[in-house]
Amino acid sequence: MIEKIEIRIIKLPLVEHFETSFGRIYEREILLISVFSDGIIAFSESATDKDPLYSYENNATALHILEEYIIPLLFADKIEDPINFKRNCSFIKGHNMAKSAMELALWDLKAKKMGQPLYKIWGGVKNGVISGVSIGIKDSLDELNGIIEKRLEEGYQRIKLKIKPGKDTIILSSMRKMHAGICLSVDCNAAYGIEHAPLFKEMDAYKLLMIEQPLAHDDVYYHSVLQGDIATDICLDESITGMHKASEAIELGSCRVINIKIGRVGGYIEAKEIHDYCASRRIPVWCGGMLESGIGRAFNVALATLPDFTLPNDISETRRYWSKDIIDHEFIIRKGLIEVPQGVGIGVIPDFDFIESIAIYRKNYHH
Ligand code: OSB
Ligand code: MG
Repeated sequence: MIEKIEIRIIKLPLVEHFETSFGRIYEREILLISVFSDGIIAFSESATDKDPLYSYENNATALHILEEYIIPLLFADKIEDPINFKRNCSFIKGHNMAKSAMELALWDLKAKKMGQPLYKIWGGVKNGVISGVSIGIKDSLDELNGIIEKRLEEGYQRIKLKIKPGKDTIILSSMRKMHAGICLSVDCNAAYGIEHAPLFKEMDAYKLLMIEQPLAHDDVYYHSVLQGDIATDICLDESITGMHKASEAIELGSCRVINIKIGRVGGYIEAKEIHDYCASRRIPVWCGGMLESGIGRAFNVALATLPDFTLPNDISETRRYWSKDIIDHEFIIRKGLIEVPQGVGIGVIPDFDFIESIAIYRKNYHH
């Protein structure tokens, strides 16, 4: 039985700032959950950040939903199993990242009680996952080129460039000239409209692996129009908030690739359903990232061990994000792969001395 739940929010500075079409950040604020049950402690992190820039959720909304709905329900219904948890929480509309944060902690708990690595319980089949890297918008082409060269040397198997209107085709033509053969993709983070269709047609010339989320964060229809107009595969990120949206998008022909983020879709169970559906429709998937700390990254690595995660994931080395992470393990690339931890549960151990030292909020909830 779950006796206690702890929530903390920590402030963790990024090694280098990260700029997307929705803004530049220098640090992350990460909501962490610890769940105590029968002598075992399970962990998770929420995909939310301080501000609602990627989606409408942020740490404050996640905290509100956790405190007012999810934690009381968990205690009242004596829930511990993630499948029961998802069912009993389904009355809450949206707030996928809040739901996912708790579901993931329950998965870590379940795996630890079974004495097994989480990825095995999830049906994972790999010892290493393909590592790609997402590079933010930079001030100059020289700076961007230098970073790309460094990332290629480090062994990343795909380079993803963030773009936005005014910082797109010029960057792409220049980078393609310097790196003709590399596996390259772009992520627009919803910065364009269907009126930009000619611009995306122009991008076909750059032989991109995919164009991620060109249009509005909640759009499915106009992406189908755009995909019909261009040769390059569209990959949806923001728009795919669950299984229903995934099937809508694939039925409509809005994309040919899906980026699965556990937080965005509301947990592992939903992510697995999307994975299985995509496999049945021959839609390749890959695991997206939200600049997670080591706790969130451990869950992403476990997810990416599923068989249909065939494209490079946004799962990079620890040192690409943090000079000091909050776990006892450093994720590193070897031959283009990130190794899967083999310990029980998420397989990594949080450093609570460090976590306490960077906490800006903490609260305990008792049964
Ligand atoms: O759109 O994939 C995105 C980071 C924060 C929010 C949204 C996105 C991203 C990334 C970084 O691209 C992926 C990573 O964690 O390495
Ligand atoms: Mg994205």
